[in-house]
Amino acid sequence: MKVTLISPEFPFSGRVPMVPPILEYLGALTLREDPEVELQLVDANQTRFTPEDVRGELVGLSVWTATAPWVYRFADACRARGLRVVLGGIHASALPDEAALHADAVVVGEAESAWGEVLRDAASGRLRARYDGVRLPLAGLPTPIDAKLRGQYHFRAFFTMRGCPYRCSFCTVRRFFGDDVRYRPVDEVAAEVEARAGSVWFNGDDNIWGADPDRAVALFDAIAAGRRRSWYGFGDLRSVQGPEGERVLKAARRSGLYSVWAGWETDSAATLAGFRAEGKQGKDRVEAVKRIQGEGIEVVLFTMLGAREDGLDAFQRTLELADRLRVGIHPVLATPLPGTELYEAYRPYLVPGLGWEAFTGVRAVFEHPDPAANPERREREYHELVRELFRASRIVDRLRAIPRAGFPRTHLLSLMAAIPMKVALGKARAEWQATHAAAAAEPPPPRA
Ligand code: B12
Ligand code: SF4
Repeated sequence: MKVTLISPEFPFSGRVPMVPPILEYLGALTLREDPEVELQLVDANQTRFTPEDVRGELVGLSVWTATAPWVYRFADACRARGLRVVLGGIHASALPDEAALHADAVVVGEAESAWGEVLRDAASGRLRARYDGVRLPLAGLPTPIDAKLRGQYHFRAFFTMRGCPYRCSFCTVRRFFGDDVRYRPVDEVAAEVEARAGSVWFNGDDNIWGADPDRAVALFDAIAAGRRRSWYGFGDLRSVQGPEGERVLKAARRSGLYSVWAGWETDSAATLAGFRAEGKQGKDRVEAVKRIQGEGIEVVLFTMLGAREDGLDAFQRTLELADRLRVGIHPVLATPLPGTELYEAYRPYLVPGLGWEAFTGVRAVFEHPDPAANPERREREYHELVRELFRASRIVDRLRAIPRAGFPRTHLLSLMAAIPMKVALGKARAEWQATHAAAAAEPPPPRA
């Protein structure tokens, strides 16, 4: 059987410099289930790809919320050609009935327990409308294949666990993977990283430190024992506080960690508590940022802006935060994604008529109690903030703040990550300006 797996086009991003992990992993899972399958793997962010280019009889697409409209159009066109389409991933799992309107089968949840059955049923012409994956232990996962995709890639990804002990109300992954953390065996992760090509890695765990310091140190030591790698990933700020944190951080550094992306979210204690995102911050998160930086590791903070609980002044404070801590900031406009508690809370206020392609994090998708903070104003504030944050002088200042311990690797790799983000967010800004000509022509909001 011929199977085409597609990582769909994301609305504004342009070329994402990372090989889509789902292609390498689901490809491996496919070949483990049926080594005879002929695979076609497609990253639609790097290549222009149309339904006519599909070679498979079975087409699998991975759906995130913002990519859902692209996927549904693509799936409809494939089905019109007589191909069978399977949809899976985080959005298809949150809204399976919606996905089912565009698919022959929907896989809800994790693929490991369901994909073999899907392939067998497709081969025998007995595909069911829905397959429910269960959460299995993570030992013995297949090693992602080297997809050998053509494209401008700088990063590849590895994963060592699923699930998260925290409870943030805006989070999709926690519901998807569960509240308990499941770990892959350390030796399997280390062997996988060692066996695969590439020297710069993204650790796609929701929290690179995990919930067990001994396991974290064992993992980092095992990676450090192999060839020299550089890697970055998402980590909370709480885990690096206290003596255990120092031990974990030093081991991570030895294994090649050069950048930590942490969810700062907001500086308003009330909003943080409302989002139940205070648990992951610990007692002194500024100290945690400094401790990470002190090891020669870059810090990038995710901040969430424009929430109904926040005022417009939060945009300016975010800029001040970047300058004060000399950190990178990845700002997103608060986005209630389906399947989250935030979605249920904000549902009555969603701007009518917006499709899922607006749920990117750069659009204001709900009304605010303060009429001055209407969606257009929040988007304008957002784009102004991004422009300030990604000024060349700020990027250089931030790189200069990284201690010599990180030179030159951390500096160079941080720059490599900042440039595509600047380009992608610049593209989002240009698209916004094109559709909001009047607002874009007004003088920028005053900055202190
Ligand atoms: C890797 C990653 C990225 C990479 C993408 C690289 C790439 N080229 O694909 C980068 C860092 C660029 C990125 C960026 C963003 N990301 Co991201 N990212 C992830 C992350 C950490 C891992 C996803 C992944 O690849 N996992 C590995 C694969 C193998 O597993 P999986 O996707 O979980 O799939 C499993 C099942 O879902 C299922 N499955 C999935 N697809 C399919 C398809 C079929 C056919 C089948 C049968 C099964 C199946 O099988 C798999 C195994 O069980 C997730 C968080 C997470 N833990 O999931 C967020 C996540 C996917 N990202 C998210 C978001 C919002 C973004 C951004 C929009 C953030 C922003 N505002 O800037 C940007 C978008 C930029 C862009 N242009 O894509 C959200 C999506 C939420 C949603 N509901 O849509 C997530 C879930 C994070 C979150 N906290 O909510 N991201
Ligand atoms: S810490 Fe991250 S993964 Fe965990 S619940 Fe919060 S946002 Fe989700």
